[in-house]
Amino acid sequence: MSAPKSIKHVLASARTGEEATIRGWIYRTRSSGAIVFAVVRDSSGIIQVTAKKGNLPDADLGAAKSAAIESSVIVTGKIFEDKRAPSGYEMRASSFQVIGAASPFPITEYQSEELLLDNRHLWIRSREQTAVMKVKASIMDGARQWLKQNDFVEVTPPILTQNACEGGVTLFKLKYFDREAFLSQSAQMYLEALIFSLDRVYSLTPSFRAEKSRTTRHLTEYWHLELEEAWVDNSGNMEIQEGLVSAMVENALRERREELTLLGRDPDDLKEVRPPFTRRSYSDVIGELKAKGHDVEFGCDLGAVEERAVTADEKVPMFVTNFPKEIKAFYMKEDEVDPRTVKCADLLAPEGYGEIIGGSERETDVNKLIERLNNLNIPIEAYEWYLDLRRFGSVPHSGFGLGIERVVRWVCKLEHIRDAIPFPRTVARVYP
Ligand code: NSS
Repeated sequence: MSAPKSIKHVLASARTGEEATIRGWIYRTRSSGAIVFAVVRDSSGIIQVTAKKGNLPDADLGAAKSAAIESSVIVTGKIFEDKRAPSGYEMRASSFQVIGAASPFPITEYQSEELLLDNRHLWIRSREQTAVMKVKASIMDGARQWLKQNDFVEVTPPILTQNACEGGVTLFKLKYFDREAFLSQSAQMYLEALIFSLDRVYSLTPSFRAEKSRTTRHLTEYWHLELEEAWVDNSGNMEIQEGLVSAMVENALRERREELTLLGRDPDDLKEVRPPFTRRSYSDVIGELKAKGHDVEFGCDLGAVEERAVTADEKVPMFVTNFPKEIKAFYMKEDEVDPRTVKCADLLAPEGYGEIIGGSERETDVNKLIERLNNLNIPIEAYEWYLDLRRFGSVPHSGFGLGIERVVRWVCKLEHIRDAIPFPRTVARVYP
């Protein structure tokens, strides 16, 4: 037996008659009389294996015949060109060992969404799920490379907290010994504390939102990439966002064209994702929506429907700036030019996918922050430490949070956000 190689490697260097060994799982199998056709997959690809009486020991042929879908196998054989095989080559087995036999696989070709979700631990082996996870890794890797090149320091904020960063409605409460604590909705306030020594920081952590609504873009646990930058205003913050998002998409395009194509995303659709992105004010967007017949007024938040209407025909992401103060978080800085609004921007993905980033310049005036917390009936005690950041050498600063699964959903052209994460948590599901 030669040393095992990845299927991708075997196919890339395939020469007729050459022997190779592969390890993987049975993806499809059928036998007709004395010959078995098995498609084997590993993390890198798939290859057709044929096991034919006379080419391998009878015991191995028996093993090949009885090996059900998802059995793990080690196969050695010679490679031959075969135009009918899925990858253009087939392996003619001289040895076929079953390492772990599989019970009848619960997932067959046409399955309900619910069954697929109940069997998520098995369904993640599918080619689509595998492709999504690879694209996701490249997206996150693209971000980390860009962040490093742009002098951001990665930090590790807490997940257990006593602060509601994004309001009480979506907080997961838990008993913390004899007190109450929450699962973090956002690392923002902690990142704000860290810029005073590190200037530019980021964290990539899970965030938790007790979202009761069932939508195609909300998870209760998602991966949150958050940045905070000292000495940066809202406009500089948007430049950082467009640079970062472009680098994430570009890395996915560089590394994962094949996977994107498999998912039905034409990689060329994403070529235009380069700075600068369009910038539009909230007021302007409300005007457009009204003209299109939507029932909206200055003061309404933009939901999935409105965001879809605004971005459906776009090819690249779009910033919407200057939302009304009342519908945004307490920490956003008031705009001096139009004090009804705050210096913020949401970044909306094109093709109707909608919000992928929420960001803003931060309020630095401690009295304004106290006033806004009071107006919202939020007890100040838990925020004293945060107010201190304005009392000890405050600086203009900005930051934002990007939902990784939101970006993956857009880049991979997925119908539902749950397919952007291997084990989705939603209001209806925490198993498996
Ligand atoms: O609520 S956000 O709009 N903003 C914040 O949490 C800020 N405190 C971030 C910051 O400035 N550091 O959430 C940010 C992003 C949002 O644009 C989405 O892309 C994503 O987080 N997000 C979600 N993704 C998946 N599921 C849910 N439920 C969800 N909520 C927000």
